[in-house]
Amino acid sequence: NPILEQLSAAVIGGKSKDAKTATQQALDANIPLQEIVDNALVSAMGIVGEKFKRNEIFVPEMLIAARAMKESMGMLEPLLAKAGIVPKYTAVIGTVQGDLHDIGKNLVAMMWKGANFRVVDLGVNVTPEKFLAAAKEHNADLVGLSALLTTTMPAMKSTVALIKEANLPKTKVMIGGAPITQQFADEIGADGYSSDAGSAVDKACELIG
Ligand code: B1M
Repeated sequence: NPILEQLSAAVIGGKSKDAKTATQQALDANIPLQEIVDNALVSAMGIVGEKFKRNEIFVPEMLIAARAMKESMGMLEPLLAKAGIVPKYTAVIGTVQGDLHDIGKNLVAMMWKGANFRVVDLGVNVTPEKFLAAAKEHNADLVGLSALLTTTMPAMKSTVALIKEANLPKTKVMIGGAPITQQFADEIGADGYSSDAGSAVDKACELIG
C-alpha cells in the first residue's frame, strides 16, 4: 500500500510531520489500525534497528526516527484502545541501582515500543525490589536491565537473582549496556543479552515470542 510505504519512509527518515500526514491519510483510507501499526510502524522501526546495527545510522538519527514513530503512534493509540487492541507483550525496563545513565536504556525502550510491546519504563537508579514489584504488577513477559558502570554490574546480578528467586511463570530477564557481555549474562543467570538497541528487539522476540 503506497500510503503505508509513505508512512514507513517518513518514520525511517525521522520526518514527524510527514508521518502525521501519512497516518491521517491511512486512517482516512480506512486501512485497519493493526495493519498501520504492523506494516508501517513496526516494520519501519525494524529497518531503523537494522541500519543502526550495521552502523549506517547513529544515535541521533535513531532518536528522530523514534520521535516520528511516536507521533504516528500517538494518533493511533486512542483508536487502538477504543477498538480493544492491546500490545501482545509487556516489557519492564530500567537502569539498575546506583546507575544514572539512560540514553541506551531509552533507545532500547523506544525500539521495543517500535516492535509494538507495551513498555513500562522505571527510569534510572532502580532497586532490585522495584524491578520485581513492577514485573509482578504488570505481569511482564520481559524485564530489561541496563548498566553503564562496571561498579553497578553487581546490582544487575542481585536484580537478576531476586527476579529468578521469585519464580515468575513467564518473565524473562534480559541485560545490556556498554560493559555487559554474553559471558556476564551467563554468569549471573540472565536469560539474554544484546549489544545494541537493534539486536535488543531480536533477542526479546527470541526470548518471549
Ligand atoms: Co558516564 N561514564 N558517568 N555519564 N558516561 C561512562 C559510561 C564511562 C565509560 C566514561 C569513561 O570514563 N570513559 C564511565 C564508566 C567507567 C566504568 O564503569 N568502567 C562513566 C563514568 C565513570 C561516570 C561517572 C561515575 C562520572 C563521575 O561522576 N565521576 C558518573 C556516574 C553517574 C551514575 O550513573 N551514578 C557518570 C555520569 C554521566 C553523565 C550523567 C554525565 C552522562 C549520562 C547522561 C544520561 O545518560 N542521561 C554520562 C555519559 C553520557 C557517559 C558516556 C559519555 C556515554 C554513555 C552513553 O549514553 N552512550 C560514557 C562514555 C562512552 O560510552 N563513550 C560514560 C550512548 C548509548 C546509546 O550507549 O548506553 O552503551 P549505551 O547503550 C547501547 C548499548 O549498550 C545497548 O543498547 C544501546 C544502544 O545501542 N544497551 C542495551 C544499553 N542498555 C541495554 C539494555 C538491553 C540491551 C541493550 O537490554 C535490556
